[in-house]
Amino acid sequence: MRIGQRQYHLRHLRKVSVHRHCLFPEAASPTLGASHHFSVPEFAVPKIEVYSTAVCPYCVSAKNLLKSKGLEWSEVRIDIDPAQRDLMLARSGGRRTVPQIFINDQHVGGFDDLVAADRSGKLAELLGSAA
Ligand SMILES: N[C@@H](CCC(=O)N[C@@H](CS)C(=O)NCC(=O)O)C(=O)O
Repeated sequence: MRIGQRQYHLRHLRKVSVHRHCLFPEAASPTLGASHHFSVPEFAVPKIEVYSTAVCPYCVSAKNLLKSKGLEWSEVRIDIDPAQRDLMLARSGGRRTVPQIFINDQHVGGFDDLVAADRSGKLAELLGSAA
């Protein structure tokens, strides 16, 4: 891979997230030999779960917000799997509307809660909270 005039050796690159393409040339890397010219910092990839249904404008808005931040999530369709609906109710303290969003197993809430968390800084905090 060539970036500018510098040759990077990609065979040791560990993929941390498709949305996090951060190369740090010349950074210290005790595990790589002298012929390698980069290191890749390890990021904790947040686990994001979105409980949703097929027809759900608020789900679309929530996913668009996550997407705009380069985040990935797993979608749990409660209209397809009733057991997942029960699980959503249990995990969210009885919330019945979709979406219900969880980040690193912490309940965020619906779309409006996600927006509020983004504005307050709570979302950034949650995204950094992977164990
Ligand atoms: N304030 C909630 C609204 C969510 C909402 O109304 N979702 C709709 C689907 S888009 C829903 O679950 N409707 C079913 C119901 O109200 O029981 C949010 O921001 O997530």
